[in-house]
Amino acid sequence: MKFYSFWRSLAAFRVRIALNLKSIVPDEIVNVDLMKGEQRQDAYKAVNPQMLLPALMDGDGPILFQSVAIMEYLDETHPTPAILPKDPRGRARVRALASIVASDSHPLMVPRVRNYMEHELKLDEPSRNKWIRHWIGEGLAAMEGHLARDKETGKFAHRDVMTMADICLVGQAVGARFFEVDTTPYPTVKRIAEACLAIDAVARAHPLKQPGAPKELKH
Ligand SMILES: N[C@@H](CCC(=O)N[C@@H](CS)C(=O)NCC(=O)O)C(=O)O
Repeated sequence: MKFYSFWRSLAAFRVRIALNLKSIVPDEIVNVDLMKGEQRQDAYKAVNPQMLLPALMDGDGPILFQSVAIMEYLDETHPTPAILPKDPRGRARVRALASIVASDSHPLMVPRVRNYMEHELKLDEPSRNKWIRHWIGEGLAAMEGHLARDKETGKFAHRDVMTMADICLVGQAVGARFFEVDTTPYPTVKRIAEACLAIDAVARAHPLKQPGAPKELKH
């Protein structure tokens, strides 16, 4: 198994958590430096034509891409511990909560969006950060709205075991910290993110614990 990753990628962070929870150790980790634009070079484009991390090669392939699809693949090939509930309604809820992050919030803060704002729209750094903080806040508020009122919310986003919803949630909470977004208006999200980070499989997957990462990060 070959895992294409980068310390700073929040989508790769999701897959790292799923791998750790399931005690899967990839044979090789290929570092694709997003800050140097290596995702756009031919070598990686041949792996993932979308030029995004993460990607995972399991056996002879074909390559797996898109973090949510990869997590679902890992859950199907390595079912224990499950990261999706068994019941259809629970699965729908977990997938929906995960989608708030993976489909609606995180895509608005990734390097290609930030680069476009900088180089094409000529937005200065404060304006770019304002955009990012706004959409992180919207995503966290949407999560909080659901989590705070749903009786299915427990120690984690869905009852008392970690699911894909928590994996996405903790990634976005870490992203919020990188961009200095105050998470106190989202107490349920904050509580669940802290519960996730207390789990070894999550703590080990943290962006700042990966090779090449700085000790602290802002922006
Ligand atoms: N929906 C994708 C998002 C992937 C994505 O945007 N990854 C970022 C890093 S977190 C990336 O590789 N960005 C490169 C770029 O924007 O140029 C997933 O969940 O895998």
